[in-house]
Amino acid sequence: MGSTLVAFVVLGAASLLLHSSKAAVYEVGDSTGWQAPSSTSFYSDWASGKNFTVGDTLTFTFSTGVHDVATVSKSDYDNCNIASQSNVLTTGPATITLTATGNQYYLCTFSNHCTRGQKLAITVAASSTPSPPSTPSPPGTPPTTPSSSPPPPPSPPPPPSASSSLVATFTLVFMSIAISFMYYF
Ligand SMILES: *[C@@H]1O[C@H](CO)[C@@H](O)[C@H](O)[C@H]1NC(C)=O
Ligand SMILES: [Cu+2]
Repeated sequence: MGSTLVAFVVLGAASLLLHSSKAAVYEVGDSTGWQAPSSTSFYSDWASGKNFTVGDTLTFTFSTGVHDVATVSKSDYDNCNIASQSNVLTTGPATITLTATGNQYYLCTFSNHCTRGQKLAITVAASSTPSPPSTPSPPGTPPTTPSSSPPPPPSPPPPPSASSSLVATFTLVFMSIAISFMYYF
C-alpha cells in the first residue's frame, strides 16, 4: 500500500512536470505580427479560443521605433490611455513570459494605434489547469494509462516476493518432514 501510494505521488509529480514543461509560445497576431490591424477586433479575435497559462510566452513582433508593447491596466486598455506608461517594451521583437494568473492587458503607445485596435487582452490560467483533469484521474488513472507501466511493477514485486518466500518456506518445511519420514521408515 505504502509503495503504491508513493508510486502514485511520483507519477502525479511527473505528470505535473510534463504539463508545466509544455509552455506554449504565442506569436501575437500570428503572421500579422504586432501592428495597427485592419480590424479593431483583430487581436481579440486572435486571442479568442486560446488558453494562456502561466509559463507561456507571448512574442510581439514589430519594428523597433514603429511600435511598442506596454503592459497596462484594464482601464488604460479600455480607454487606450497611451500617456505616461511605465511598463513599456520598446525593442522589437519583444517577448513576455506570463508569470501571473488573471487578466493581462497590452497596447501600443504609438499615435492612434491602440484605438485602431493594436491592443491585446488575455486571461492567464494557472499552469495547473491541465492538472485538474489529471488530479481526478489519479484514482481512475491506474486502470487507464500511466498505471500500465509504473504502478504494476511496484505492487507485483511485494506479492510475488511475499508469496514466493511463503511457498519456499512451505516447501522447505514439507521437504524436511518428508526427509524425516524417509529416514524413519
Ligand atoms: C481551451 O480549453 C478549452 C476547455 O478546456 C478546450 O475545450 C479548448 O479546446 C482549448 N483550446 C485550445 C486551443 O487548446
Ligand atoms: Cu503601434
